[in-house]
Amino acid sequence: MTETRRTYCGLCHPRCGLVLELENGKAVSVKGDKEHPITRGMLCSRGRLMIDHLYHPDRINYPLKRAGERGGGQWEQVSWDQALDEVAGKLADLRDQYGAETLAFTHGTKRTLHWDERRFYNLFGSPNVCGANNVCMCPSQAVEYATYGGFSWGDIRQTRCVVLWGAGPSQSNPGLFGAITMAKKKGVPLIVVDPRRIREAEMADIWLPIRPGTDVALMLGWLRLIIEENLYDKDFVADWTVGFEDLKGAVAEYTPERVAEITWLTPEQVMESARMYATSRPAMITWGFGIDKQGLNATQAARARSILRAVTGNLDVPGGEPLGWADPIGRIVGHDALELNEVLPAEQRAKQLGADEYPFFGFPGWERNEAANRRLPSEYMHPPMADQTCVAHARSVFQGMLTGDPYPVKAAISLASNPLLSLANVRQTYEALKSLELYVVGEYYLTPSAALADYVFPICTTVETTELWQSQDFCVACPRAIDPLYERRNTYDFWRGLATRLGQAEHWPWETVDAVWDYCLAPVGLNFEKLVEQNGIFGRREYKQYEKLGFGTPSGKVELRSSTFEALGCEPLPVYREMLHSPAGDPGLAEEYPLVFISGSRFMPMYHSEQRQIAAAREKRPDPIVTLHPQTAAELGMAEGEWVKVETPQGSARMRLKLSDMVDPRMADADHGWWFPERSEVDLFGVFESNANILCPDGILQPRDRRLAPHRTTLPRYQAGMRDTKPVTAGPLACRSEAKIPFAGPR
Ligand SMILES: Nc1nc2c(c(=O)[nH]1)N[C@H]1C(S)=C(S)[C@@H](COP(=O)(O)OP(=O)(O)OC[C@H]3O[C@@H](n4cnc5c(=O)[nH]c(N)nc54)[C@H](O)[C@@H]3O)O[C@H]1N2
Ligand SMILES: Nc1nc2c(c(=O)[nH]1)N[C@H]1C(S)=C(S)[C@@H](COP(=O)(O)OP(=O)(O)OC[C@H]3O[C@@H](n4cnc5c(=O)[nH]c(N)nc54)[C@H](O)[C@@H]3O)O[C@H]1N2
Ligand code: SF4
Ligand SMILES: [Mo]
Repeated sequence: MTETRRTYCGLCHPRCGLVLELENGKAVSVKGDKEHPITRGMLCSRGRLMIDHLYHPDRINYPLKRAGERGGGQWEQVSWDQALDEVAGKLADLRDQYGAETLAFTHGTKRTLHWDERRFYNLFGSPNVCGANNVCMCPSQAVEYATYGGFSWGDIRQTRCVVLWGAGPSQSNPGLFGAITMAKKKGVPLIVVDPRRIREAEMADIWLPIRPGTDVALMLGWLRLIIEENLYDKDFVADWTVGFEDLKGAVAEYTPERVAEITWLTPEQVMESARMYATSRPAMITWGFGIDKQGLNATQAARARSILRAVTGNLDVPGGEPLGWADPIGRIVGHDALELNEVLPAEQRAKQLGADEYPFFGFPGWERNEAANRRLPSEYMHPPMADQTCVAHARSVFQGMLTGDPYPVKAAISLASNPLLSLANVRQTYEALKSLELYVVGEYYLTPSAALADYVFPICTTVETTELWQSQDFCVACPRAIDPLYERRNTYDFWRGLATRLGQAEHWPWETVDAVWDYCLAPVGLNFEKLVEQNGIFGRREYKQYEKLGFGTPSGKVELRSSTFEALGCEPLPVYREMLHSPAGDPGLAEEYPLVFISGSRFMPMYHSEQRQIAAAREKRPDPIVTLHPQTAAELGMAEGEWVKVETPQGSARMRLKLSDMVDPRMADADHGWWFPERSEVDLFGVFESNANILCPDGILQPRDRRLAPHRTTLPRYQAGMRDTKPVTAGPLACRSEAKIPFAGPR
């Protein structure tokens, strides 16, 4: 019997609508759902792998309990009840012995619900949730809350100018790429700021091939010119901002010539692009991860970007940078409310690891953002989610595991996260996870991180569960196509299973996640089933709400000079600093490591460390790639396709060389996320061999200057050398024979 079911994809963020075709209950094909109100039939090359992923022989289908030594590759299959009982029992013991803060969490990127884990941790009493959010878009989000009380994605459908700043949607975000293509067709000017000549750069009216890590200097240069040439919105600045005179002082030295010296650009490029942005109204600047992974300059880059949006009068106007929730979407119970942050006592908040060094991205910053935001009506503005803007600092958490300082961290749970691949300083992550008394993982596959666990729980695919997908403008139901296979369950069931065993039952009244969605939708007179039938709801946006309500900041205005940063001892105006490890910052080091190194530029169909075991994906990207300009490779005596060693002062990794003139001759661009599922589990699937995060320090080698970098300093721009010019081996088979390299590179 053949039937079709509408469902959704969660292999990356957007939750595109899918239609699965089933034969006798088994999914046999997948296509995009043309009826889906947002994605309208779109299905990317990763989404097409859904069937391979759903039935992949490597999937974990039953709870596993470690049988031999940690990482030894021996497992016993146990029941969910046994595994949950044992984990809950152990957690209760550890909490009695060391306090609730002894339990850490590492999260990945928006693949699970996030509020459920935060709810569990708040009720358990631990502030130590950490993970990818330190490095992903979340610091930008916190910065925007501090500056204007909300977060903007840009209104691309109505804009008259798109600035794509440090983002490559053709590889990272097919929906945004489609929208940019449409905007271009309508004649909307496009400015691309990216050190690589990506596809979007080729479509652009202006492409700025910037030196990595120097974007703040360009932004300050834009601001200076916009002020000097009177291209800013004078009424808005006078009525709705604080600190404009201070800002003028802060940008004074950034003449086009000075900016050009810093950024590898010409003064003309700086001027022409600033004028195009400032004179095309409405305009938007996209969020881009190229900005957030700037290390020392990341926070200040996010600040300068938010200030550009404000002084040009683009905040909360159609085609600009909308803020807040459209009616009635804001009345749906939001994830921030489900987190239950109010139950975590002040003395537990105060124990959040890393908040002393990076206060802005921990409770001290979040509490200020939250309090300022709460003054606005809750149906219009939701406070920032703690899970996205208030996390422990990963390095401090791992140090706690390793040293017991300032207190012992003895247990951790990782869900939808592969910390050995996603976090900088792999050796530290490895040693820290090994040292735990209890490590629990919820996963699809046995990843290198999961291989170190005491218990691994089998988690179901998105098509096996449901979700409520909310943005500020719409809310769409994501229906289940099939019941979970084997003993896979969703993460809500995992948390509720633990919670009810640990005395939290009254706070988890909903037996299923579907019941949570009914609860969330009740204020708008809907339930999940009705939302599925009517295909989602859409909000009506009222622009310039600030004219009635003010902004959700301490002063009620856009804080060009941030009182929140000032109160926390951080630099209240945007500043640019030369990176510690760069030719200008450390010429001696640059002699040995001459190239500017960036990592993690996205590529399809892989998603971070995933899909390496799916043959159809691996065929398209068999090996880890590092890209150099042909001229650089020629000088180094290297040829296309060779295995080479990429070195930084932090470590080294083996990658296959690709030559392309899309990168500047002064830089190297390396894949991130590489491990080899085909290798042996006891060697942790070669996780130490080609993993870009071996090359990235986690902040120890960076100045720990809270004034400048108040959220974190992981994943800096870094200097790399390609000194080992001899190819280490010649092909993937030889590469496999070297599977036992314990830690690549000199130490
Ligand atoms: N295929 C695929 N798609 C993904 C992901 C994935 O792993 N694979 N991950 C998802 C996640 S979690 C995220 S956060 C997004 C991120 O997606 P994007 O925001 O598109 O981020 P990246 O691809 O990391 O980098 C974008 C661009 O920044 C440029 N860049 C690097 N350094 C700098 C710099 O210093 N300044 C400037 N201006 N540009 C710089 C790079 O050359 C690159 O072209 O992608 C999401 N989509
Ligand atoms: N060097 C370098 N490092 C980076 C980056 C970079 O550009 N360069 N990018 C950073 C960024 S922006 C991010 S967001 C992080 C990403 O960091 P992670 O989110 O840790 O990366 P993934 O490799 O996608 O790991 C997610 C894991 O969760 C599993 N998984 C997927 N969906 C689910 C689910 O629904 N439930 C459960 N339980 N498991 C699931 C997958 O099998 C996978 O093993 O990496 C960061 N690390
Ligand atoms: S992987 Fe592709 S189809 Fe799936 S959610 Fe992401 S963009 Fe949509
Ligand atoms: Mo991310």
